[in-house]
Parts: sequence; structure tokens; C-alpha cells
Amino acid sequence: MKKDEQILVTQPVLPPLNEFIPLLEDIWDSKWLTNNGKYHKQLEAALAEYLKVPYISLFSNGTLALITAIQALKITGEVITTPYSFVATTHALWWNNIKPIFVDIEPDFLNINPEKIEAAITPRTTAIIPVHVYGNPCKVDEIKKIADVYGLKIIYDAAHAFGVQRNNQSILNYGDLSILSFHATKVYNTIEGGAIISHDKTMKKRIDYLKNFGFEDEVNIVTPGFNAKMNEVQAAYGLLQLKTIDSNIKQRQKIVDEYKKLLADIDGISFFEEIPNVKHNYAYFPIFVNKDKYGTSRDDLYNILKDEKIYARRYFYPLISQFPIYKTERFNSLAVAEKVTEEVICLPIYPELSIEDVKRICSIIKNK
Ligand code: T4K
Repeated sequence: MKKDEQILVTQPVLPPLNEFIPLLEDIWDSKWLTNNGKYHKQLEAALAEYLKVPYISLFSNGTLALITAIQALKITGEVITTPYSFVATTHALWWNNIKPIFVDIEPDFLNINPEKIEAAITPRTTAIIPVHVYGNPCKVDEIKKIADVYGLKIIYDAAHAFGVQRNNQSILNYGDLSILSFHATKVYNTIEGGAIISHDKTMKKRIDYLKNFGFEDEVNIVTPGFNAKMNEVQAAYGLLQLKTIDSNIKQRQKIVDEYKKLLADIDGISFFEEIPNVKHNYAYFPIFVNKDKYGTSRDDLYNILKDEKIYARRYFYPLISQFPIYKTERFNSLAVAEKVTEEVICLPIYPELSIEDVKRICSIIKNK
């Protein structure tokens, strides 16, 4: 990329247009545009196979998938969740009239800290909604233990965790349900889109009713569902996206390796190491700025990059608990999350980002 062109935090991968056009022609011919069409069915089967999960239900976006997952499990009252996420995680609770109870994150991978969950449980608590932030798996075994003792449901917000495995097992197979986002900014995109992963046929059926007005058949409604379906154009596009997903993830890994090599010796700049037994998807490349050691604050670095037309993003700043609408929901200390939100900056990462650009970004960070 030339010096005067902007570099955004991410850029979607699109399927080759010449491969998409015949699928569009087919859709045009059939005039079947949505409501569980041919491509929708094919994409569900293909994704279940690729992700190694038993059941998947496609959605028009990840937020509606999460709202529906909460409905499907009939969750009420209070739900324990993380303040360190995209705001949609908590919005999904709000739309279900549920009180979010924020619990601090663990310092290593910034996911909800299982050691802090128990103290936040009240008689009104019905579930835990952790997030696999940046695709780093949560401490799923510890979370399950607590949920089992207190009889709580678990829904993983796995919006960032497409294709992530732990001990050769999809991370999506933990919890009662997991949700994915296929938004344009994600590792795997269907323009907009999302999914719920479920583990039994009856639950999948319930989810599929919920996303289609609750229709069981032409004349029977089994639940007050709404409309959250993925359409045929997106599903066909999604099928093509699966052809290149592995090579795209490999390319992301190369970029991460280069970033790590070039940023390794900068005092005050740190980043995640790989987690043993985890197959990562390299969805994001967050770095953490220690102002005292680095000599420049996170926000100053953000602006230095911006002046060079490099648009890094502060995911996740502010914390969800710091937005005025959720401020009152805070529970106990959120000290780790409050520190990290001031230090994090996600550097550009996407398969078409050139190694030249990575070098330029790192040189700016080094020589600020
Ligand atoms: N849970 C979690 C943990 C999530 O992170 C998200 C979404 C959800 C739930 C909800 O899932 P969805 O309902 O969205 O499926 C973006 C995404 O819109 C959002 O999907 C994502 N998380 C969040 C982390 O990031 P913004 O406000 O940062 O997006 P925006 O428009 O600023 O785009 C980011 C960059 O990507 C821009 O610099 C430009 C580039 N871009 C963006 C789009 C849309 C492109 O190059 N092309 C594009 O088409 O939220």
C-alpha cells in the first residue's frame, strides 16, 4: 500500500465475483430468496462440518443470534457477564429485560475471571454469558464447574472465535449454546450474519422456530418468535467464503508472526503469546501500551498512527460498564478491565494486509 493510502483496522475478504455471479443467477432463476432455502441448507451443513459442531442455526447477525439464544434457554433475572466486550453482548441482555452483572476479567487473556463469578451470584442469577475475547478461549472448565454447582446456563459469545479449537475440539462445543458473528469485520463473513451452535435436535428446532416468527407450520405458532433469518444471497456468498477460510487464517497468522517479531523488543509494548493446545484464528492483534515504560500513552499512539492514516481501534474501550446506560450495573471491582481498557489498541490485521505495511506500522510504533 502506498504511503498516502489509509490502512483500516480490518478489511473484509470477499469471494471472487466470477464465482459468485453463477450463484446469483441461480437465485434469480429460482426466485427463492430467503426462508430456509437451498443455499441456507447447504451452508448450515457445510459450516457444521467445517466447525465440527452438531447443530448450527444461521442468523441475520450475531446480535440477533445472542438475543435469540437467551430466549431459547428462557433466561431471566440476572446474568453474569464481562464488561470487556463489544456492547452487543450486554445489549442482548437489555433486549431480554435481564440485568447484566459485570464481573472482572482475568489478566492473562482478558476473558471473564471464573474466580470472581461466585461472589456475583444471587438468587436471581440464571446464567453466565462469557465472551471468548479476540478468539482466546475462556476458562471453560472452571466456568462449567460453577454453572453446574449453581444450576446456571452458559451461553458463550463466540463472535470472535470462528474456527478456534482447544485440545482439537471446537471451542463452540462448550456451554449450553454459543453464538457466532459473520459480520464483514470478522474472520469469516457473510456480509452481515451470525449463528447459534446447539447440541441437540430439539434445541435447534426451538431456535429455528424463534428466528422465524415461531412458525411450526403454516397455521401453528409455538412461540412468539421474531424475524432473524439469513437470506439466500448471504448463504451462497458464505459457501464461497468457506473455500478460502483456511488460507485466510494462515495469512493472518503470518501477519501476527511478523508483528510479534518486530514489536518484541519495544519496552512497554506487550501482546498475547499463543496458548498451548489452542488453534487460534488470529481475528485481532491487540497490543497493550504501558505508558510509563513506553513513554507515550495508548491514546497518543492511537493518534500518531492516525496521523499516518493508520486507523487502529481501541477494542474494547470504553468498557461496557462505563457506558452511561450500563453504569449502574457495575458489580464489585472491575480493576483489571479498567486498566486494560486504557492500554489496549488493536493493530490492523486482515489477509490482504501486506508485510510491507506491517513493517511500516511497527516502525512507527518503534520510532514514535
Ligand atoms: N459480540 C461480540 C463480542 C462482538 O464483537 C460483536 C460484533 C457482536 C457480539 C455482535 O455481532 P454482529 O451483530 O455485529 O454480527 C465492528 C462490527 O460492526 C461488529 O460486528 C464487531 N463485533 C465489532 C467488534 O466491530 P465497529 O463499530 O468497530 O465497525 P466499523 O464500521 O467501525 O468497522 C471497523 C473497521 O472495519 C472500519 O475501520 C472499516 C472496516 N470495514 C468495515 C465494514 C463494515 C470495512 O473495511 N468494510 C466493511 O464493510 O463494529
